[in-house]
Amino acid sequence: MMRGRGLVNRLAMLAGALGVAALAGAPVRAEDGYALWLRHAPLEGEALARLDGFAGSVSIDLPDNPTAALAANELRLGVDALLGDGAIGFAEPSMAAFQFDCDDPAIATDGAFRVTSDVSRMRIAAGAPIGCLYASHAILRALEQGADPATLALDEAPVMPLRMLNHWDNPDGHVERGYAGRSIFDWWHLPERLDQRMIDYARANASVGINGVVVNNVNARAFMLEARYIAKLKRLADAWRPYGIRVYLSARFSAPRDIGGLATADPLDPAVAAWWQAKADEIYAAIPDFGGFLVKANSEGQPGPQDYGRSHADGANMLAAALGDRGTVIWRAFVYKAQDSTDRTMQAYAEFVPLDGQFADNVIVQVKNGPLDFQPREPFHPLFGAMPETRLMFEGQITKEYLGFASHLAFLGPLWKDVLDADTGRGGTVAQIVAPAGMAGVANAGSDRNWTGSDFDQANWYAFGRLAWNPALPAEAIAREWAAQTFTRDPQALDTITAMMLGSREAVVRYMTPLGLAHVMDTGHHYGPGPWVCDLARPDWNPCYYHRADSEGIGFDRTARGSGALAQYAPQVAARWADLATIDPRYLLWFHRVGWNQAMPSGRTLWAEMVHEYDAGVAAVDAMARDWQALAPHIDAQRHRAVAENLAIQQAEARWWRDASLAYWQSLHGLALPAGATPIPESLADYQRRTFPEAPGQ
Ligand code: GCW
Repeated sequence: MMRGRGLVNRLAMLAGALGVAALAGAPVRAEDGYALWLRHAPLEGEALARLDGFAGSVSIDLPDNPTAALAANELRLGVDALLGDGAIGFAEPSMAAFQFDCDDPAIATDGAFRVTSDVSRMRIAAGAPIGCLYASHAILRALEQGADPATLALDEAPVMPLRMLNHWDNPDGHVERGYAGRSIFDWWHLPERLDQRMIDYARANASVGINGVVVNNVNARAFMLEARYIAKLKRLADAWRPYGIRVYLSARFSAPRDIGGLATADPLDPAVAAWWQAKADEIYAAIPDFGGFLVKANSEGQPGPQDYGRSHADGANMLAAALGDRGTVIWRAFVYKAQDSTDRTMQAYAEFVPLDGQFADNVIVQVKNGPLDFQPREPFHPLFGAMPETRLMFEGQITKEYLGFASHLAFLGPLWKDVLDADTGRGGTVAQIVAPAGMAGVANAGSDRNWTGSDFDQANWYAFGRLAWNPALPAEAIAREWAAQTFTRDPQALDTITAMMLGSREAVVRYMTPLGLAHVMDTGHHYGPGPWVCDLARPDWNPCYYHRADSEGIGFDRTARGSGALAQYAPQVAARWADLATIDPRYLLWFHRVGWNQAMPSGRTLWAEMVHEYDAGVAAVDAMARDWQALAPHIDAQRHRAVAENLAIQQAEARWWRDASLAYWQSLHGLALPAGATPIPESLADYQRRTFPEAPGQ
């Protein structure tokens, strides 16, 4: 076997310059989760033989663009790791078996790529170097799943231009709604010190096509716009540029007052506009490809244009003018007010629809997947499709604020797919509506060794990137390819893991918020059940506001008889949900108030149906725990134990959710549990006494 070594030194120098010295395919410490889905565990059997036959005599061209060099390096190290022998080197272009052309004029420059192969050569073509990097990862993904390198053909392009992570990380290292340790950003030591994790993070993001990162919390500190922070951000931007990642900042709208010495932040005040213009110029002088600003305005106490009687469009457009064609303002539609007594889920639509057509071209309005707040299940947000003259972006939450934090297994692919695939009745599915803008996910990465606090939560980061790249991918395919790269390639084991993942979110819905319930989590930290909470100053922060349960029934009437929220949807969608005979039972109590004794399609009463749902959720978690135990022979011991311990927590907490919720509903209506149901072990007062002021992420 001829193994080229000619350019290895050149590569090492280049890699050193890029800070990618630790980019080995094999993890530094085996199987502690740090390597994510990029472990590239050695192939076996036929797949190994095929790849060895193909790559055994190899060499890869070393392109001289930094991103293309990363692409070649990634592929070389990946193939090496898959072969298990660490011996492939670089050689002269004429010897290449993997041939890169990262400047093919026939291919778009947005990351698109084409891969064609024959028995002796794989040709990787892209319109720009970033396409080559994405191609390398796609090739490795295919090889990991047993694809034959001699016939491998890929032709991909990103469906959405912006594929972003939003970090709710504070500059002091605390992560709002973070369940995986502290922030990955070491602002204190930047710009002098760049943690290797920043490179590994960029690499992981690039492997799934993520191309934008908002580095700080939407509840933003103004000082992150100061010169000292721009220097820190520049160091990150420089490190991430080769990976195709642009940096964005959450901007505090009152910054001209907070740090600019102005008396106002009124967007129509020329001095304010000039301050932002100068700030943007200062940022672009340091970071020429700065992505832009993300803004949470006039929401949950954040400042905004309404403080000056101006509209969201006035505020967004002023910032958009400061950025000009250099960047984008991403303006969040997550707004609701203490003073507004209308149904909270209706307020964003009411505020934003009248502004359609008024936003500047470089403004995108970012809309949460549902109209409330990242619940285990919500219908899609009625704004999707309702602002045809505005680019709308999808916001999902990768971190599991309302789905059991890091310890509960809940694969979110099916949650996002439910929404992306939903037909808005107004010009397409949600995926089609947001395709011209993109998707943002609230990141779940933290300082924990395994990045996400639990091994399975890595899958949510992965799935988010894959869906932003291509929302048509089935959740099952994503789960399976992730598991094959992350845990094992044994087909039966993969079947089991995939099934666990696909059922996991539904299990959480059933033991936390069955039949369309929402926001019954305990207050503030959102950890554990708190359906009885009803004494908070703001009505719309109380769980009882959402479930409206009393002795007669439960559920939020959002039909024309109730809040009328249904009318915010297209007529054909609203009609389906308005009718008790046709409504999907999964949304029943979201849209309807139902009597406890009302008969369900199953023949059970609503009360019995709820008990059945909670029990089914608990049983599903028990089944996951059993299935995982049986997988022990296929999973390395350290990660197997870590997942098993989380599942044990989830088993106990699923019961807690079931018992505490049932105890509370029962206290309202006094009905007995259906015959045969497991008794509730503690009294309602016992459940109510449990407090967790120290719960993470607040
Ligand atoms: O889900 C809620 C969270 C807040 C968060 C807010 C938002 C960043 O409880 O912690 O604030 O949404 O999306 O702005």
